[in-house]
Amino acid sequence: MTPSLVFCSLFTNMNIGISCYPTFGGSGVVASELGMELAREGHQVHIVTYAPPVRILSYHPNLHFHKVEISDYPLFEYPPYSLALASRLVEVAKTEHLDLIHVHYAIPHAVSAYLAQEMLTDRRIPFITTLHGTDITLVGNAPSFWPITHFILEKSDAVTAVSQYLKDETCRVFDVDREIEVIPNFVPRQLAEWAETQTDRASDSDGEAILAHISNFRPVKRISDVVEIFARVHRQRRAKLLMVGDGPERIHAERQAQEMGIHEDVYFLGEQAEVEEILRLADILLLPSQTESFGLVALEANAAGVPVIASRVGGLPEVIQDGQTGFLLPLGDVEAMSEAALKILNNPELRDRMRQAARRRARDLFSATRITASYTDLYRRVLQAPNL
Ligand code: GMT
Repeated sequence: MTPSLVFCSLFTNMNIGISCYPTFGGSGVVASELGMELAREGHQVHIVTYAPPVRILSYHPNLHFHKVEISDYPLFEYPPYSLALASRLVEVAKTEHLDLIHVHYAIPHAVSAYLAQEMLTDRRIPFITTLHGTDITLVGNAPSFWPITHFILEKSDAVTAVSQYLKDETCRVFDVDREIEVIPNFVPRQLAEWAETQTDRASDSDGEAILAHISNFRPVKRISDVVEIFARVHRQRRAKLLMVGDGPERIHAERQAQEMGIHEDVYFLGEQAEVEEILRLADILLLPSQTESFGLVALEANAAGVPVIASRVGGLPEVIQDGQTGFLLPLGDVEAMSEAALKILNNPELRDRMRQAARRRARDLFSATRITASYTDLYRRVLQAPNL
């Protein structure tokens, strides 16, 4: 990039390309919410992926969606999405004069961005890779993807991780000694604004308790632990469990609830675009995951004043303050998790204290404005780098 162009993008609004999975996963949610924040600040944001992201429900000024078309040519048993994405990124970079590309989830987005960068011969467009978790801990770590994930970590113009835990894991698993910046996830603006309008409900230790779980129902979420914890609570008091989301473990959980004779009090609600309605009802969120690089849903719950009971793994201790905004317990210890849930439910004073602490911490440390500023600061530093 010529010095004058660098100067322009440092002090004016930027043209930013974002690529992500458009589905209900946390990385897609973070990418979409960040896109909306950047657009709100006046940047031109171009989201490049195969479907409109689920969190972007309506028109937003300065936010544009560019669909990646995937060929279903019969020769392809596995259509090469990464190549179609790279081609589309090149087109969008040219027509929209992108200053940079920010990809969420390394595989395949960072690889496609690298290819696009190589194909754009008239100027160099930097790309920033944000690691979200399973792209490092599961997918990137699998033998078929380790070499390309390692390569792309080296090639990215900047790499960010959503927690210190994920940064440390990335350095350990990939033996990289490059700079990785920790930029945590943030509370979506709509949820934060809604939470501000909520007056604290008076806690009622005799009423029916509502426990909730929200995820993509993959094995890593340990869905059977959710049902086990709930069953123990249910033996002690009137309670219902709201299961939000969908994925491979849902069917097993439905059977488990049947077999345990608690199915009438377990509601499988499917995927929901707006979590507010669930969090408004919930007394506690259960998140007994095997691993969680951050646990965006835990932050969302806390922002809505809902304490979280989770396993002490991954980046969860960076989000939940044990004993203050929820409880962190050993992985798989469903007994201790149900006891912690009962402790909160049976003690209105503790529950109210936790609700307030949860709201305060989410607001003070994880606001959209604060975290978006960390990203724009990084973009500007990348655009100033001498190799452009
Ligand atoms: O596994 C998931 O829940 C989906 C995955 C994703 O990338 O969509 O979530 C990861 O990224 C989220 C957003 O940064 C984090 O909050 C989740 O903790 C992380 N999931 C895991 O590490 C298992």
